[in-house]
Amino acid sequence: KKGYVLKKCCLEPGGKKTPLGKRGWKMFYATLRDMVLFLHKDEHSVGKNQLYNSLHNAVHIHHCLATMAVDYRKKRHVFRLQSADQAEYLFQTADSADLVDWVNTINFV
Ligand code: I3P
Repeated sequence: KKGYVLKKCCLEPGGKKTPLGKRGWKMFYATLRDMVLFLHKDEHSVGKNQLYNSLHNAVHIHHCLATMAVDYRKKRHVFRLQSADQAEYLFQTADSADLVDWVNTINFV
């Protein structure tokens, strides 16, 4: 599963609220592989800087939970990703089919 998403950080690992100034939406090209959601700058940077990405810009989805963010009304097609280490992110997907696909792929890989 891969595709462009917008990502917003809500809670940092440990469960602390993401500080103001770091709560904005940012576009990434996301690829899901080996239980890791890699967040690349764009589709041309896939495969490059993989070590950097794996350390700085990836979510380990083992024991993660993805749910439709029905309570978030500012954008459409958004899901919430809660990680095992209590971080929380919102992701905006392309459309309702893409949303269901991301949620199911993350929860059932
Ligand atoms: C955030 C940015 C986000 C906004 C967030 C702001 O500012 O404007 O779009 O979330 O609101 O803090 P910054 O870019 O300076 O981090 P929404 O789009 O969901 O409103 P928040 O603090 O209420 O999450």
